[in-house]
This record gives sequence, structure tokens and C-alpha cells, in this order.
Amino acid sequence: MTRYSVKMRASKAHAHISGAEKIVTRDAVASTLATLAERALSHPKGTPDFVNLKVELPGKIQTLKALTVTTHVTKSAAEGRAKATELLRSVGITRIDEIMARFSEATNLRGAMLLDADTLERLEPDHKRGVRATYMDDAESAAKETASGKNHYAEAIVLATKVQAAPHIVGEICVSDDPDYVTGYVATKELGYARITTIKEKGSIEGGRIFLYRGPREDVGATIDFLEHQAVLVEGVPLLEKAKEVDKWQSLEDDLAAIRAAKLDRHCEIANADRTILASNDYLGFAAELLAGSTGSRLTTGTTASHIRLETHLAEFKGTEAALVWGTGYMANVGTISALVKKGDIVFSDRLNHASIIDGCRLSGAEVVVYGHKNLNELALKLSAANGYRRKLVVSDAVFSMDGDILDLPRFLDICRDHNAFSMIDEAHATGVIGRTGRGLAEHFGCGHADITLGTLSKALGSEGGFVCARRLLIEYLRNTSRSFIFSTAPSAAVMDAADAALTWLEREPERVERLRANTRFFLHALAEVGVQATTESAIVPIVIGDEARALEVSEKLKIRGFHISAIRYPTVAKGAARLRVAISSEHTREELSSAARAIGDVLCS
Ligand code: WAQ
Ligand code: MG
Repeated sequence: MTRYSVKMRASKAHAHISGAEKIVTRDAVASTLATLAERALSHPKGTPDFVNLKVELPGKIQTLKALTVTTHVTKSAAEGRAKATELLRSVGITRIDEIMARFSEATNLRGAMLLDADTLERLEPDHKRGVRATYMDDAESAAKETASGKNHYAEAIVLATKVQAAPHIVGEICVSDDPDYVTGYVATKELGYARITTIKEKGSIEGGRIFLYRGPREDVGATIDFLEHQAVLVEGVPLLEKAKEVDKWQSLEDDLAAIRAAKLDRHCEIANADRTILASNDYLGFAAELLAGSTGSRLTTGTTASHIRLETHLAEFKGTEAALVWGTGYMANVGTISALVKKGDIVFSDRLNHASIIDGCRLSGAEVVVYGHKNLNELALKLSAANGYRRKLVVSDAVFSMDGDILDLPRFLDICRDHNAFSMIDEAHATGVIGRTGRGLAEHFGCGHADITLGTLSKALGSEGGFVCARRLLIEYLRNTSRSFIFSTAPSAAVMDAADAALTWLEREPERVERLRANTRFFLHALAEVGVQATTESAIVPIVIGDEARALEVSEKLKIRGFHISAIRYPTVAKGAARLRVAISSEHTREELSSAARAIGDVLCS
């Protein structure tokens, strides 16, 4: 079958942004071009002003067997370099310190330095560009390409395999130039691909590749020609073994097993009316009279049939195995994130996530990585660079509360799954709003659930509290470890019953959700008619004003005209991005919405 070489290169003001190459069959050429074009145009490093896509028929293709991979776990750059030295010395390559010192010269090369392994002379004619190994691909790459883009690990094995097949090459050392990526490798025919998990300090951009040559000078040209022109397909490229990393669900099982073994497991029992209660905090008997307080934590006397009923109902509504309720949405976020990740773990958070998510991340003690708003390419890149953490969590708002836009859940879930990371979404503004019957993003996209779906009872459900829907194992884990759940008084039964009634109501009258959507569309049209541009994917309509004082003034003027519309300012949104935040309800009349739009138009123009 005829195979073509397909290459992509994207740049901006002549600076390299991204590049990729594939060797594909005739019928895959068009789709490969489309994928690579999309990757070029949506790269987290920026929008290119030049994209070069190239299709060529290569010469005869050589098939190679992938180098075997071993992983050496190192805890510091010094340890990593010592490991590289030890490995290379074992195959007769000495002077490693001097070779490593040449990386300061290698940085900024598009290709690799070609060094004489013994004299350390540079052999390639172009010292600015280096030697580029090219025309190579993983023979089974389709299976390893993920929705999230390229697989750096597989690419590196393909490259290393081709390089070691070149005449007179005896070894390679690779240190990434990405400041966040500390993993590198050394490769030789005898050692295979020896991955070194930490080979440089985090934050350093000093890296590159060095190819080591041992042979007659007159053959250098043939070596470079092989590297730069011979087409190669590499078979048997292994998938990244994640031996050091425990499966995320297994890590929950392990923690729970330890808790149970120590007899520290916690359960929510309904206080039995036949027993005399000597466990509540109702010291003066008022709670029993007022029926407002719950008298204790959910784990002591605070659980009633109402709590259990609501939790069962929430799980049914969202379509998960189980659910757990906290006193507020803020507590649910803080208590869930800080229970799931700790020191030694890592959490990825969208730049525009709600404050309760931010506080949960900060409190957790885990390393916090913030990625650009909905920049899932950046998320995928940062996840690939995260090595050696016990647990990984990615958390995002479902509906962003100050912009009204929504997360691309299917792609978000793909990326989290690819990286063994827990996926968590906050559906505070999505529950009752998004999806045909208000069940949220999974209903809207017709996709699966995040591992953790958080919601609130205080918005569309008209009551108070926060909740998490998830599989039983995760809920049991949170019940045992979430400090804001364990160490606060349960919300009252009356509040639980109200939320339960709202949920039943929503199930019986899904037309409310449709009415909300129609009202939102109507309001956007009404705004457009008075010359105000606004968009939304939810029921939150932001009207960005910019200046903080001006936003306050507009909000005050609208109050005088009889409309309560909040002005949102820093730190809820960025400085200079102050806005009116209009929240639509299914119960607004068309009259109310059109007069509000007219008033906004008037005030903004005055
Ligand atoms: N030929 C020669 N040198 C190259 C090539 C090429 N095709 N591509 C990149 N280089 C050089 C260039 O100087 C880059 O700056 C440097 O290598 C690093 O390239 O988890 O990400 O693509 O096992 O940033 C290795 C570890 C990751 C993977 C290396 O390299 C793992 C990496 P990058
Ligand atoms: Mg790089």
C-alpha cells in the first residue's frame, strides 16, 4: 500500500510554534491533514500566522523494531545525571559530564548536535540548525494518538529508534527544553531507550538532543543523510507503562482499606427514635422545639431520613451510583478537592474557576496548576508533563459563573481518562439549566459523567446546600475524609425536604427548563435590538463594561429604574473586566425581559 509523508509546521513571526509528521496510507492523507491543521491552529503557544502542510511520496520505507524501554525513577536532576552517566559508561561512552555541559550550546537548535563520542567535536555542517531526524512514524500510531493531541513519549521512542539505526551512531542523550518537563532519556542499541524520570531542574529551558558518533569522518555525510532522508516506520512502540502510578480508583480503595483496618471508617446512621439520645448538641432542647437545627454532624446525630432520601434522589436524577450533601456549595468544593488531593498530588484548575474551587485547591496542599480558560490543549500538555504524582485531579466549572459559557465535557473527559486523572465538574449553574431536562452537561452533550459531578441546592433547586454525585466508592471515600462534611453540623431536614420537593418538581415540569432557554434567547434578541451585544450558553448573560466605577454607576441607575442587576468587579472577575451579570429565570415575563433590555440599552448609551 502506498504511504505518504505528511508534515505540518506552524510559526508566528518566524518563531516555531508546533510541528508534527506522519507516514500514512493514501486514504488517511486527507484526514491527517485536517487533524494537523487543527492542531496547528489551536496550539496553546499561540495562533500561528504561517502553517505549512506538506505531502510527499518518500523513497523506500524501512521498518524498524522499537527500542525496548526501561524507566529509571530519579528524584533530582543530580541523581538523573548520575544515572545517565552510569548507563552510558556501561556501554563504553565516557566524558559524560563534558557531553552534558554541551547542552548550553544545544539549546535553541531545531535539531540535534552531532558529537564525536570520543573527541567531542561537532560534526554536523550547520551548527545553527543541527541535524534533524525526520521521515519517521510509529507504525501503529493511530491507536496511540489521543484526542488530546500528540504523544510525546511515543514520538521520542520513534526518534530514538531511528537514530540508533543510523550508521556509526553509538548513543543519544535527550533533555527536554520544556521548562515543565523534567523527564529525559539516554538511548543506545544495547541499553535501548532508558527513560530517566528527573534529569533536569524544573523551570530550566536548557535542553536538547545530542547524537554521539563513533566512526570515520568520511561517513558523517551518510549518517546525516540517513537521519534526514530515510523514511522509517517503527513497530512495537510500547504504551507508556504507568507502573509507578497507581490507578486512580485503586488509590481510593487503598485509602479506604487503611481507614477500615484502623477501625476509623465512618457511616451516616439515622438517629433511632426508640433510643434516648445522649449524643446531640441540643443542650437546651431548642432544636427539638424549633425543628430548624439538625443537632449534630451527619456522622453523629445529624442524619435523618430526609438526608438519605435527598441523596438517593440526587444520584437518580444525575444518573450516578450515589450522592452526598454538604451544608453549602462552597463547603462541598473545598471539602471534596482537599479530600481527594494532598501533598504529593497535583490538581489542574481552569483560570476562571469559582472561588470555592480555588480555595479548595489552595487548602489541599497539592501542587496547583492553573491552565488557560477552557484551553484543553494546554491542559493536555500540562498533564503529560506531570510525572511522579500519586493522584491527579482536574477541576472545572461546567458553566462559568461570570461569563455564562460552558465546558467541552466530552473532550475534557477524554483528556482526564488518558492521563489517569480524576475529572471533576462544578454544575452549580448547570443543574436545572443545561440539558433538555436540566440534568446538566452530560445530558446536553449525550456523554458520560465526570468522576465527580458537584452541584448546589441553592440555585435552580431553590433551597440550600451543595452535593456531589459519583460512584459509590468515591462517595464513601468523601464521607470518610472530607473535613467540611465531617466537622460541621448537618443541614436541617426541612432544607433537605425543600430540595427534594424542588427536584421532584423539576422532573415533573421539564418545560420550565425549556422556558428558561426561550427566555434567555428572547432577552439576547431584546438586547441586540437596543444595540447591546451579549452571548451566553447558559442562563447567565454577562454585559462587559470594563471600568469598575462605570459598572457600579450603571447598576445604580438600573436600580432607580426598578431593575436589580449586579455589577461584578475584581476579584470575582479580572481588573478592568467589570460587568453587569444578568441572570435569567424561567419565571420572568417577556414584558419584564424586554423592559430590562431597554433600560440597559438606555443607561449604557447615556
Ligand atoms: N531531530 C533532532 N533533534 C530534535 C528533533 C528531531 N526530529 N526534534 C527535537 N529535537 C531536539 C531539539 O533541539 C529540541 O529542542 C529538543 O530535541 C527537545 O525536543 O517521557 O519533548 O520535542 O520518555 O521538546 C523526552 C522524554 C521528551 C519523553 C523530549 O523533546 C518521555 C521532548 P522536544
Ligand atoms: Mg520541546
